[in-house]
Amino acid sequence: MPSSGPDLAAPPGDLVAAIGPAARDRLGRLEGEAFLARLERVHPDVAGPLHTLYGARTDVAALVRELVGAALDAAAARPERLRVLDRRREVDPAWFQDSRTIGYACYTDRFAGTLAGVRTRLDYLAELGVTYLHLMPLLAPREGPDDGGYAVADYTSVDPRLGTMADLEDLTADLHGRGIALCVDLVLNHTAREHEWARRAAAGDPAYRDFYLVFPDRTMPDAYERTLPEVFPDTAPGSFTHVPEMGGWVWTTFNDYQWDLDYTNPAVFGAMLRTMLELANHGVDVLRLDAAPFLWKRLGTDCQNQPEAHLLVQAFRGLTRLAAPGLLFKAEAIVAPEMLVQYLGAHETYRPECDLAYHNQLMVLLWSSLATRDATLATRALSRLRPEPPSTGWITYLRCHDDIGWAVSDTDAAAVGWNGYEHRRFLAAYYAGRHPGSTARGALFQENEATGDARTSGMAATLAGFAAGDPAAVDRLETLYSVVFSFGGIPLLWMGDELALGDDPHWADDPEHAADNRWMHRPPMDWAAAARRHDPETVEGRVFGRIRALATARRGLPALRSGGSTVLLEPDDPHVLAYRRQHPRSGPLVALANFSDGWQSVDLGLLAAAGVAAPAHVHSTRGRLDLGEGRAHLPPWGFAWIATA
Ligand code: OTU
Repeated sequence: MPSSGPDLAAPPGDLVAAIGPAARDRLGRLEGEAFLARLERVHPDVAGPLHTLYGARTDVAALVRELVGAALDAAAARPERLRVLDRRREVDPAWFQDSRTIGYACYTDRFAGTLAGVRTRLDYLAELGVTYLHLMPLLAPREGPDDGGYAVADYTSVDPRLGTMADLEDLTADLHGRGIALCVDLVLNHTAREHEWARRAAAGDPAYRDFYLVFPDRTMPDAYERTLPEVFPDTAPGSFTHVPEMGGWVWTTFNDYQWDLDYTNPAVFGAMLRTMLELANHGVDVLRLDAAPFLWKRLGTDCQNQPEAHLLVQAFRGLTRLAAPGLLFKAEAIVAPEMLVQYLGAHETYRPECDLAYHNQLMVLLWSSLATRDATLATRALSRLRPEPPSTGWITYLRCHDDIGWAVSDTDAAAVGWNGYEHRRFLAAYYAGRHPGSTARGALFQENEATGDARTSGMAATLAGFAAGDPAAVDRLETLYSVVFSFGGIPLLWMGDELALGDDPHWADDPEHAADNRWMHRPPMDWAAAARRHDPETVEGRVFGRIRALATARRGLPALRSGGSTVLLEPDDPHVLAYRRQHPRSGPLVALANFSDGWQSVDLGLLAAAGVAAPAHVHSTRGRLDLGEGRAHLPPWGFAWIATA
């Protein structure tokens, strides 16, 4: 870890002298003092990282003054309705950790046409108990292919097809009125090449050229590429694009129209901070930091998860908290298991970073357990993960808009006697329906001839067997989601999973999408199917009822809230995933999930050792607990949540 510089524990007197009167003057005495108290609190988390990142290049004290000034401007401009929310959240910083927090993720257009349309669908979300809505990228993208909105041309306006900034504000007001927080993507690793910064750079403005990473010839790109993996080997090979107007090779980790920003330049940091502050002031509650692992490049590495990427996020967090103390950060870091919890601030010592992070390992291991009918790898790998800091939480999920990358580590595979490479290949083949006995009907994504690596596309329903008419599919989907809802953290439903919505059969009709089969699992919402959700005779009715029941049961279970602990248990039956959830405010809860086509059982001694000596039914597939012969019995693909009587 780079050192965090000299003793920067308290804000230096000259900073307080410079900011203090202005803060009191512009924010009033109460708010001004609160701002200064926050400054005292976050200063080490801001100045330390900035010193390491920029100390060699610039006067860090002056940089901190400038950035704190930007935060003060944002604080002064913050609408009162958002300050009220901030107040509540400072009183209750654990607000997002509540077991009542339930998430839903969707594309605005595919769910409801426009932002105004989303406001007409809030009753539907309320039925599922949703309190956290993630709308996929909604800022103005480039024209033409835009990687699902991840190529932003203007951070200050909304995609005109979806509405305006005023519509976004109106939506957040409605959401807040219903106790729903809004999460929006912030694509901070790159901009579209049509963004004004990039246009100015291409026009020769040196200040903006310094926003991007440009190399005159192939020497450095070749040197970097020796250790750089390719994100989209099929459609966007390599990580550099030759751009004549830029006079060389521009760093483009993803598509050629997505130019990586150069975070060694403090001006880039400042520009992105202002973007964050503005989004917060429009009413956004959670920023999903897209591609966070990629923010810092280092020769000879894979240019992911560099220590500086963490320092950047830490500094952003401290500074945004000054103006918008209710704002949360969510890390999108789809990385190896041992790299994951650092995004929640778990370094050698805790350093506030993101409040939330996707639990990519859990997601991968759930699908792995389904394919192998065996939970031992999941048990092993999940018990090896370092626990998340208690003030943070995981986002637990089964599917999202991206492909599934088979992040099973060789170490974990070897620990259960499997070959990691072979297992990853098996999973890709299984979910593409290329394995005998598989009823999954997904597709391979970005098969890499060179490495043998392949990822998977497809909706949860497709992967769980609905498309092949597998009669076990309903129970499977429910049991997978039972883990998502009980593992600890915020469960995040991917739009349509609550209805077992299948893939978009027309995904390839759009020529801009035809080369990217992630569009399979980004279907439009099927509101006709949703209309059948209360009819138990239909598939939609069965699935919706079970997902809603999981949400309802979860809400009343403080053991499931974030900030508690999850301990993997080792049942004597390899088909069963078992864990104990506990929170200081509650007794333990044991969750069991059967990943097999037959009845399975676990010894009640396992439950007793986990603190559940007199097992009582909380929620399960069959609505009761099947006990007998000293064991808890689970039907095929069944689950049970058990507490002490
Ligand atoms: C993210 O994904 C988004 O989720 C994708 O939809 C975008 O295409 C991409 O960024 C570019 O903006 O590599 O295969 O560790 O896994 O950032 C998808 C994080 C990706 C990466 C993730 C990236």
